Formats: sequence, structure tokens, C-alpha cells
Amino acid sequence: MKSLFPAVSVLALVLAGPAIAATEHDSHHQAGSSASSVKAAPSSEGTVKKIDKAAGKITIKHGPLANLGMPPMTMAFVVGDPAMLEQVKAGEKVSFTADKVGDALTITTIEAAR
Ligand SMILES: [Cu+2]
Repeated sequence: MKSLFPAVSVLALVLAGPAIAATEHDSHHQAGSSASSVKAAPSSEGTVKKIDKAAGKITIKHGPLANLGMPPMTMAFVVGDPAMLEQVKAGEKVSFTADKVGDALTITTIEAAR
């Protein structure tokens, strides 16, 4: 007895294109540019993997970045302020905020996680 298996293979590829989130580009430059006082984007957790002072980049193994629609991964971010390169070190757990500045994914705030 041979079983006849009808090869009905319906491949419905529904790509719900990721909605290009309307970038809120409010530039509320309020008085006081202290990095810790103003947090525009939600902060994310990550682990610093590498600090590249020459390039001004910090490589972070990060969790999901909701505001950027990014899954967890390890990647390099440009720092918004060179001082950030001194604030954290490799191997350290950090709480940071990343945002798209121009074309570059940029760390806008970063601090050691507790
Ligand atoms: Cu990423």
C-alpha cells in the first residue's frame, strides 16, 4: 500500500513590513545637558564588549532595543560624547540609550548598571 500524499504546499509569505516608525525628532534642547537628567529613549541593558577610543565606538552586547526595533545582538555604537569612552569599560554591564543620529546608531546615554 502506497500512501499518496498530495503535495499541497501553500507557502504564504506574509511579510508584515516593519513599520518605519515615525522618528520622533523632537529636539527639545532644554537647559541642562547633563546626560543623566534627560532620557528621551528608553534605556536598554547590555554588556560592554569593547571600547574603541580611536574610532569613538563602543561595542555592546545588547538586549532588544524597542525604540530601534532591534533584536538582541552584539554591535558597535558611535558614542554621542567622547567622555562616554571613559565612563565604562569592557566587561561591564551597562544601562544605555541608543538612538539613530543621522545614519549612525549612537549611544546617547550610558552608565554602569547596578
Ligand atoms: Cu543592535
